[in-house]
Amino acid sequence: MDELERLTRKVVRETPATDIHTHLFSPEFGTLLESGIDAMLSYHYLIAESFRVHHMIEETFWQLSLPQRAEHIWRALFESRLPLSEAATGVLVSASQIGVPRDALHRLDALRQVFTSHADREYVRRIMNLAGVQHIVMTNDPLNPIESSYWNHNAAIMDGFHASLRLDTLLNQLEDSLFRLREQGYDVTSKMTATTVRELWRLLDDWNTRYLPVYVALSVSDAFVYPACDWQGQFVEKVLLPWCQEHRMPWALMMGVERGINPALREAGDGVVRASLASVVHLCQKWPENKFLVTALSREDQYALTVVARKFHNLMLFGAWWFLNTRSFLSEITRMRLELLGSTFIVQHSDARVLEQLIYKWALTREVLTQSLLDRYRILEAQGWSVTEEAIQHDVALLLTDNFWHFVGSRPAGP
Ligand code: FIX
Ligand code: ZN
Repeated sequence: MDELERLTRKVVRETPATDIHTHLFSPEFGTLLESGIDAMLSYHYLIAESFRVHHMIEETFWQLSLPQRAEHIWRALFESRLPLSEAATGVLVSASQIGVPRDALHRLDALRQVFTSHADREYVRRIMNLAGVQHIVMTNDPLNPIESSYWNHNAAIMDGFHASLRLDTLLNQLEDSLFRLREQGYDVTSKMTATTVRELWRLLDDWNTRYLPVYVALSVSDAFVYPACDWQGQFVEKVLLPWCQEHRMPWALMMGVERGINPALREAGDGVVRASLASVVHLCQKWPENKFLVTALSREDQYALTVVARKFHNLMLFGAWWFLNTRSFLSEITRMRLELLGSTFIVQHSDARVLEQLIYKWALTREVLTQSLLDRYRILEAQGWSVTEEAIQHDVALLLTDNFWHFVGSRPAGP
């Protein structure tokens, strides 16, 4: 290992990350924060992979308790064959960093002894430190009754956790959502009248005051186009975009997910589709003062989306999402973005649903980032341009944390 590699490795290892999209919660949210080995093994990525091996009837699987699901998955993916997939290997990476001895990694009972499923603040901080994560953005659905009850009690959120306002339920379960909002006193209907517009604006104001989100977010399939004239399209045009503009609030668009292509698999049953990148262009053209955080699930969309980002500086690309969060895709996407955008993107988010996943997901990101940056640095050095430790620190901080906070427009104090 030469000096440049040593320095790059050191800086990438030591720079704290901001995880801009997770499904984790601050510990005050109780059981909403998932942790422990059984939750790790019952991750929906592994559920989908395990069905390819155990071929159970889906309904039978869903009737199992969490530990039973974990045992089935363990047998299918870790005992009956080698755990080769990224999600399976990841369990072992997290386990060994948490303290499972190497020679016990192949024993579920040994893993169960070392992991805890009760995550208090101290444990959360320990895992965040192991993962090198300083800030975590949660996914907060104001229409989720379980989550709302925690917000209603005004529980203090642990330092380093931040809210994001997820609008999927509002837009995708429209009738039901409107009904519940009317119960809460908002005069909203399925016609986008002036009153409904005003009331939805008031709703966003109220949610903003309560959640203090760092961005609003929506995941969309290939059916999403902008502009559109259905209810959702009018909401975007008449409420969401002007409201975001007035509040300088970024809108995170997660594009290209087709929900429930195999409904029997429940949360493990979602698929991938191409996204309407023309809609991203229209949004950036028409709303130059708005800020768009965008990620796309389809590998085939990555190059064109990167080209769009070259043209609009109100567009910030983030992450290699979900099925793209593998060594080969993350490396391909990160290298392409470095080549076309320099250091002006957000390299990755974890999408962790279980606390300890932070460890393996960030270890992979750091490994890929180190190699990708190192290759660029070697090209610079070959031209006689010296790459200093300070310059590497600057790049890595931008990619892992600062680009996000600069884009959002605020920099929180470190915990
Ligand atoms: O919509 C999302 O935020 C997705 O990330 C999830 O729905 C998905 O289940 C996931 O966890 C992917 O990593
Ligand atoms: Zn997610």
